[in-house]
Amino acid sequence: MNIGIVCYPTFGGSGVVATELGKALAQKGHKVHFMAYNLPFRLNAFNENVFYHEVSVNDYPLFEYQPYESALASKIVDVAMYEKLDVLHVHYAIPHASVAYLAQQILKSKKIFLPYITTLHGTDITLVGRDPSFEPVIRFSLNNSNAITSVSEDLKKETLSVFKIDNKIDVIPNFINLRDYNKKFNSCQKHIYAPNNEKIMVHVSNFRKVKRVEDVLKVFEKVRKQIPTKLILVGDGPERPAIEKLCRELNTCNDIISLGRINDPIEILSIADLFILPSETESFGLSALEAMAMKVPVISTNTGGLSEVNINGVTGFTSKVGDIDEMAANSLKLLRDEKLLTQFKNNAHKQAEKFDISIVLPLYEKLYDKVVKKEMA
Ligand code: GMT
Repeated sequence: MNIGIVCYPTFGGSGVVATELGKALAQKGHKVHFMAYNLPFRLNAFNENVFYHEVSVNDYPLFEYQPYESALASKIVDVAMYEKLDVLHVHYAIPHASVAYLAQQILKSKKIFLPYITTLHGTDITLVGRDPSFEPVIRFSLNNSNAITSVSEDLKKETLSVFKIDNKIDVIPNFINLRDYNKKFNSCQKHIYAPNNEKIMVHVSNFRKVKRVEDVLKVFEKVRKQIPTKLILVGDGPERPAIEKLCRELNTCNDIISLGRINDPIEILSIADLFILPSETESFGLSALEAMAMKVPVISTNTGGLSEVNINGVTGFTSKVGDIDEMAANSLKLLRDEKLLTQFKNNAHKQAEKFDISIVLPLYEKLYDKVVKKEMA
């Protein structure tokens, strides 16, 4: 099949999922055409059957805002016509779903049918999408999608409660390729960050408000008071300056290692004892799944789809948003008890196996087949 994928290329779960999906489809022999304003960051090597089409918008003094949507729609039309796309898969509803609809209509006028699938990732519904200024466009373009998928049951529920959607929503969860996580890493690395054999907690995010990184620091402060522990922060974003200020106030900077952005955090996860994700809202929590795939138990909130990934009392613990005391107590429970920690590590890996690409990829392929056949009928 010739598949077009539209996604955000920047650091963020939706771009990671779209890129890994495209790479896996390409390995199975599909031809995959990515369209984005930059090279998606995990598409940084040669992959057979993968093609990248950059969307560029020419600057013009009249534009206060660049007409990216128009440029993207034109690119989709061009790629669909000349690469003979069978299906278009857009990740993140805003603005990709409405652009896909526009491209579909343009192609229709040329007697070409291009079904499009919209995958909802979370903030496109729960944060940005809630903005009333987007509502009619999102609702319309979702109702006209040939299929909609959401990355968790919770996000599906949330979408149906926020928008009047008549269209069906299929839940296809996020995934990891367990093969990438089963590699052996040099555990000596641990001494670089924890020279006195301290425990290691890791947090990975884009440091947006919704991630509540300040809670990571507050939990860490409580844990560190009881057990020698280091905190490794991976990622960057608008909250980073505030976090640096807070660590000075809490006097914990000496035990915090801020690594900034890393393309692939697997190696850092390989030395972690615990992963912490205290988000305000999280449709899925791909970073938690990545940690679990590396046998790292997760301390998280119970918001959104997180409880579908991190099973409370089995793969880690889930708490109410902002419950610093409970998250710290749960961290200590695991870090103090090697036997329990090992049990949770194994449980985490077992749970991650349920989200392996070998299970999830066929669900997408089946959906592509379905929308293509429906269009042809
Ligand atoms: O977490 C973010 O801020 C990035 C955002 C995105 O759009 O890339 O992530 C969302 O999509 C991920 C992939 O499906 C999910 O794993 C994240 O839970 C979701 N983020 C939120 O819901 C806050």
